[in-house]
Amino acid sequence: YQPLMDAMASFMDKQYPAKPLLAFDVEDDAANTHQVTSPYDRRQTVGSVQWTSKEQAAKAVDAAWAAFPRWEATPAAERAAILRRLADLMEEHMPELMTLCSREGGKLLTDGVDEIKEAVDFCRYYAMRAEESFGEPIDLPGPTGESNQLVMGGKGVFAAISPWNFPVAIFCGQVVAAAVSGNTVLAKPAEQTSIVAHRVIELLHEAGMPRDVVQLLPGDGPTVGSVLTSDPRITGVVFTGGTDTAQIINRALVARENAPLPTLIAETGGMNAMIVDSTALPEQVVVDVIQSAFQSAGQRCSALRVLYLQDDVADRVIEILKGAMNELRIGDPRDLGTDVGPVIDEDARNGLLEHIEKLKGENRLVAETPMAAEHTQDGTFVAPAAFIIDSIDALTREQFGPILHIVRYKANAIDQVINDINGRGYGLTFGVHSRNESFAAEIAQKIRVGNVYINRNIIGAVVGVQPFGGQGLSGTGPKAGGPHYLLRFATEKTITNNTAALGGNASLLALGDE
Ligand code: UN1
Repeated sequence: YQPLMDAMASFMDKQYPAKPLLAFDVEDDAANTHQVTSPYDRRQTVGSVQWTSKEQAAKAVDAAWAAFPRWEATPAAERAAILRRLADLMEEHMPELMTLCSREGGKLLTDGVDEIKEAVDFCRYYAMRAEESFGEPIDLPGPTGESNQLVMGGKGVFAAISPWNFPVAIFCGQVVAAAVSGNTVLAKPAEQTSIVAHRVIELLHEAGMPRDVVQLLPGDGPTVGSVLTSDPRITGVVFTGGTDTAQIINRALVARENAPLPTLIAETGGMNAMIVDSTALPEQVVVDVIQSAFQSAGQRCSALRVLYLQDDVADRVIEILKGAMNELRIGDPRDLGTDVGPVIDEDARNGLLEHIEKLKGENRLVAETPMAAEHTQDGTFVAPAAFIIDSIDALTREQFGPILHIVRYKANAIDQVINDINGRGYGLTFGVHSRNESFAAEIAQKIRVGNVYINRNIIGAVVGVQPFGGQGLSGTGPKAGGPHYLLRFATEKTITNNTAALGGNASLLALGDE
């Protein structure tokens, strides 16, 4: 990491002025400009972000519609080539992008490397899939004297509404998936991480993406998000974030009058569980639990929230877990020795602390990572904590931070455990630790989730290898980084041609009679 850290040094104090990147020039608007500070040091500013006005958002939709037919007609290979150039540019600018992920999003350097690599993988993977799916029309067999072709096209204008926890990877993945499938895109990044998103879209334009095909609209949900989701000209929304917000977007889309039936591609929350039976290896379980629950300060929708430990192995696992949690280091995300950085902002910290205090008040605390006094005062740190609860039903909502809940279960209650997990209606990630292969296989089959992990951690899905996304309250599918993802952004048109007509042999009665 040392060469990377040296390369990052020059970006550590740089101040970034970000503003909407639209098809037309945008005037400076000081009254609508917000300062951005770091989650781990509120005195350090990263720059400023000018939010998009409602008028600018409406004009951006006009420009996106005007650009759509030309972009849809651009050969898939040309569209894909832009994604590949963006991938190269992001690799080249890795030190800067990582620095921004850390300064603006509070990400650890190691998380930053994974993040940029994932964004690069999305670009290359979707470029490849777009050439396969949107290249030549597919000829379908039909009767003599008739040709049948299936032609793939874009749907129109997509809004991409992205989260702060993967401010480059998920943001970029959504935008390039929509664009390479032939749509024009209005990207609304999370307001907490607009600066790094701004940098990515600058690189995308440098890679050759026309400015009216992908536009950046910084702002918050009420000012920009709601303008987009209530506009009848928006054909679809691709969204990653909380389940509540997905429901708000869904209602806004269907409430529009004279609008097309909307497409909503949503990847939302989870109450991800792991089941550990008595045959599991306790040391391995703890390594995987620590990563799954506390990496990225638990701010992944794939993160482990509820650990089910079978009674025979529970004490041993908890003992090792306590030791491991005691060793975790909380601190500055730019420091290579740090395991757990800050959570994204004050609101997030306050919500998590409220939950922690409540469980502590019920005497449920099992282990908590020690935190230096300086971190309790400055920065939005939350110490990793583990609590005993009676069942997953004790949780009223997803706690998006470094909090682990442990449930002890008896071997003969395993069916109840599965019913309880499935019964919550979420279904994103899930883990099982067992050396009994048929037990693991049976659980994997019964659990209703998008991603099952056996004898490993449950985070870090790899593009093209572990397509990611859930079901039920956790999302609509199809899976990001999977072979079917782009098809949801596309239209299919069947063109049937009575070719015999041109040859003078057409007969009305014989048509289709072959
Ligand atoms: C998310 O946190 O929104 O599997 C998704 C993972 C990542 C995706 C997380 N590839 O942890």
